[in-house]
Amino acid sequence: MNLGGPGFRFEDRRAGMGVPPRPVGGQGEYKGDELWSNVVCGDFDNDGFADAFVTQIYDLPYAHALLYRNVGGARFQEVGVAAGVRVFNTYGAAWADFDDDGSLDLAAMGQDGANERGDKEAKLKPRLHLFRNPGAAGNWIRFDLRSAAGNRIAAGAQVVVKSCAGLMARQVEIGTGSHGQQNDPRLHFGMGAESRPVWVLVRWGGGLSQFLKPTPETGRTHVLIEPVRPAFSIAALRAERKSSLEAEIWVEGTNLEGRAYLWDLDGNGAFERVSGVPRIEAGFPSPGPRFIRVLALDRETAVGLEACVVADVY
Ligand SMILES: [Ca+2]
Ligand SMILES: [Ca+2]
Ligand SMILES: [Ca+2]
Repeated sequence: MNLGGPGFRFEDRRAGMGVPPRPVGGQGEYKGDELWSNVVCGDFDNDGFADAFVTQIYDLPYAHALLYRNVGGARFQEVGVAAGVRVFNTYGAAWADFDDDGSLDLAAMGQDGANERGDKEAKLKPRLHLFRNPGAAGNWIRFDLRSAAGNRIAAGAQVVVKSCAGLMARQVEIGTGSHGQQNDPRLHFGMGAESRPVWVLVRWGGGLSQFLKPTPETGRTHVLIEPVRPAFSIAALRAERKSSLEAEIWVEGTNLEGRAYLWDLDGNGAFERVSGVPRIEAGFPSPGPRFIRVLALDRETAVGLEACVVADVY
């Protein structure tokens, strides 16, 4: 788990979340975490928490894929058999809503239960499976991003959805995993019982950031076109200590007057201050380095630029 700025340290929370480490085998014996070959993430039940499908390799009766349902962001529960997606001995899988009904479906290679039955003939015939999701109860929203020539599907772009439960981020990825499988490049978000996001921010690969206006509806795929660059620029974000636990923070750039500024003062991705000028004073509860981000927006188009700085507060 990424603990956030300014240090961006990671903490291994696996053992406490229902996925304990499994000992690997010895010489010539394959078992445990050694068998894991891939993980693909998607919110198959649209509850707002990303779930994980993990594949395992080798022709062994226990080398089967695992579907981990994310239970409220607190732990994972393995539901592969109940969901009907347990396959054996495979490297890869991908999530995509192939029938466009709003529920992510799953494509996976692998033998089905033959290995458990000891069926020698079937064991030799791995198949490509297309598992249709019968439908999830929660709301959903999806974004289909289009960039300029050269990167038409907007690879690298990120969408952040703020819901009542918190922030969710997805990135347009290309050829992920050990064998380059490709999830649906359209970014899918489960929304649970929420009928509309609080806000949606798109970070285009070319450096532009865009708040979607009006806030888009759930239950639809929204096609987004990369906007044109706003008529201002940011050279840097600066911070300077003002007094004990207080700092002055300002944007340097050109044509900055008349923009709207959103400030994330604790590096958690959510903006807690808004200003009409590119300079603020902020107080902090304790000393230490702070990761601070600003989003400067053109008021008409809600398209803008972001910058960050680490401020030493003391
Ligand atoms: Ca989920
Ligand atoms: Ca579907
Ligand atoms: Ca914040």
